[in-house]
Amino acid sequence: MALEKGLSDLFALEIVAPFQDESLRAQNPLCKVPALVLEDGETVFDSGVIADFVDGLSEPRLIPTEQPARRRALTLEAAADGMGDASVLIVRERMRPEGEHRPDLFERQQRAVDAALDLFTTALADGGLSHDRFEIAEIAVAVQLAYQDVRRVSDWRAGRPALSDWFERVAKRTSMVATHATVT
Ligand SMILES: N[C@@H](CCC(=O)N[C@@H](CS)C(=O)NCC(=O)O)C(=O)O
Repeated sequence: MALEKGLSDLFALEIVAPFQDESLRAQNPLCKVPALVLEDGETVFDSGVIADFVDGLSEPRLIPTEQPARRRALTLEAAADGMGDASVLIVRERMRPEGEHRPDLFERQQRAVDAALDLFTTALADGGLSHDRFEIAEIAVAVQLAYQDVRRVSDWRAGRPALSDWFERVAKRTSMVATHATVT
């Protein structure tokens, strides 16, 4: 959001490992990233709230202000964020010893990921996700598709050529390249 709005100079990036570094909990009781710490120490989380705050710093807005566009964009953002939550659970579960895997957890979270991907495909077809604009819904979906790749959560491109083509294009944006994650 900051890069897309040309506001990235206002922010300093600090890398934190949320599962290892308990010091993050002093800022965010949930001990999750992202968390935005303001100059006076106030902390803002989670990603949707941070995006809303950053969007309000300048025009043009990347979160629509008028209904029904606003609720539709924020619902797609919620689906993308939820797909991220499901994906983190899948990745964490895979890290457990194989004998301790809980198939019911895998199955439920994978269904959430698959259904969210199907929703994004529909949204691309009906204009809920734009081929021209790159606003809150497109940002949220694009970063979660990138996460699918980085953590190899799912083979999401299979059977979804339109979503795959769309991601191919948006992944080349400066903001996406600059924030591309690698697994350490
Ligand atoms: N809904 C949150 C999700 C944030 C999230 O789950 N971040 C992960 C990144 S791995 C995390 O910090 N997890 C730590 C944990 O679940 O304890 C957001 O959009 O900010």
